[in-house]
Amino acid sequence: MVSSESTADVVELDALIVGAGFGGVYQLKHLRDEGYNVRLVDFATDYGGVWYWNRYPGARVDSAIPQYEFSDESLWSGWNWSQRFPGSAELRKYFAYVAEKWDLRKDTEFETFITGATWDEDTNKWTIRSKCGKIYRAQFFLLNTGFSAKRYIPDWEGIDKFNGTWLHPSYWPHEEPDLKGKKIAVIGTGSTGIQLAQDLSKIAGEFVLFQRTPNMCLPMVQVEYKGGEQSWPKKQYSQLFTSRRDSYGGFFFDFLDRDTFDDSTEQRQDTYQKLWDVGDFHFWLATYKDMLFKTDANKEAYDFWKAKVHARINDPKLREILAPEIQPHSFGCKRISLENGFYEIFNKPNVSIVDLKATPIISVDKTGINTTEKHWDFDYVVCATGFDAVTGGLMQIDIRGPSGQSLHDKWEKGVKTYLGMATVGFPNMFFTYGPQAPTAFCNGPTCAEYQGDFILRTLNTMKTKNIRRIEPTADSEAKWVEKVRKIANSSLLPTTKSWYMGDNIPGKPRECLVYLGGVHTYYQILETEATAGYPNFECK
Ligand code: N01
Repeated sequence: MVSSESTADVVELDALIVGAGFGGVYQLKHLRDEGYNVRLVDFATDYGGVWYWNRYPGARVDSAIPQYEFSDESLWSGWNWSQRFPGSAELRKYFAYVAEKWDLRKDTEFETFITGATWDEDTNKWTIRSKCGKIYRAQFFLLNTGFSAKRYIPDWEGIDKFNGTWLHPSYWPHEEPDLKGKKIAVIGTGSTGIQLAQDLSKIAGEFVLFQRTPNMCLPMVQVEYKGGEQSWPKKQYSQLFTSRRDSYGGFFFDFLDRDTFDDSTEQRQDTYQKLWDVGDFHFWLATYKDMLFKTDANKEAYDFWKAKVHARINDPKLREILAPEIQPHSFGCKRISLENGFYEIFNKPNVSIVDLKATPIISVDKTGINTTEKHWDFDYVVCATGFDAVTGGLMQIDIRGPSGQSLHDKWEKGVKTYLGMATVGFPNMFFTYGPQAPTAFCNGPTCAEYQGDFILRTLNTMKTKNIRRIEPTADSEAKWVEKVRKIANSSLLPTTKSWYMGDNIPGKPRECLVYLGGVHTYYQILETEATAGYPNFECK
């Protein structure tokens, strides 16, 4: 504990920032520019956040560039991407470029896993501990751990007995394993499983995808760029970046301003086709505005999607597993992935799919996987079973506020925040890309900038007004929780099992972890709060 440490061992800061992805990097640059004594720490050995960890074959972003980058002209003027949807290695290069341009390294410490923090009521400061024994004391504790910081692997009996190689994709070996010609399984059909399946099926001797729920994947429509060409002329970038705050998902595009059945059948088919052809998330987040809210509108989208997918799969039995005749869940209410030839892999002789709804996994043994139907032999099993999403990264840190209550205990039965960025009982602590913010329905860099700007503005206001401590009022928190719940309940999200609703982790409370009001509304709420002088916070 800190009391046993000499003061020389304690790093004194204005703010400690945790997480070297978009959120953390943005805050380091901007807080430091404003004169704060600040440090960024991350468990990884370099920048990138999810892109540091996710280096599995096929890992790539599915927000098209230049939406998925910082809006700072000093960065984008000197940076060009090679593809519309760049791969994980290129994203790491981008982070290295940002780190150099913004001179971040001198204030960053890697291989530093934050394990706990306690609030000291006398000094109004956090004492923050790392796994390697380092201690930081900071007025502000800024958590940017992202929504996929804690891996999830189901506790199938026998995993430890498997003689082959068992991998979680977010912990992919930096030295690429030799997978050529091998028997490979991928368990899971989230974004990770889909990308892995596309790539590994090309090199595996035998490839088996274990699917519990079909992913309603959309065509990515990848584009290669040469000679400095990009999706948009750079002279439009400033205006495009500003437009992110006016859209639902923090992108350059938005929902149509009409409902599904406002159009005739012909117009609707035409609209769907156009959205389909553009690729990206347009068929999801640039479609009719009622698609995520009304069952009949949702089914219409599903039927169009199903017909498109069926046309690409030869075997009718596989069609039924991958795109069932009867809609299995609401379209877009489980994270949609962008695919690039995914459905065609099932027309190849070395590829199979196991429908885990029909024949679940019961155990793992020395040579492979046992389902209720049969035993499967593998050299490699890639367990793409996701994360304790949104809350896991925060709740695994032992954070204790003035009352001694931990964040874990406070949120164990349900998350409570104000604006998805602060929580009562944890003063001077802010988190980004977390629960009850747009997060999973927001382009990452957009959220990093708007939430980062709000945090910086808050700190500056505190400095000007000589405020030492800030936390939301209990009333504002209760109202925000209710708002998040109400919007979610007006949508179709609760009809579907997904990590958005906390369904993927056994025992996790079922609640919508995302603020579904849209980035445009969220941005306005942040602006109003700051401009009005933080009426929903208690300041001392
Ligand atoms: O994880 P997931 P992910 N038995 O939780 C299955 C982002 N991301 O790593 O759907 C059998 O989505 C589970 O089945 P079900 C993106 O936001 C982005 O793929 O719960 N199966 C599901 O199929 C994404 O949403 C990018 O029935 C089990 C899969 O495992 C988020 O990260 C790339 C199981 C888990 O899917 C997480 O994606 C990659 C069990 N016991 C990720 N437990 C890009 O930007 C779980 N599953 C491209």
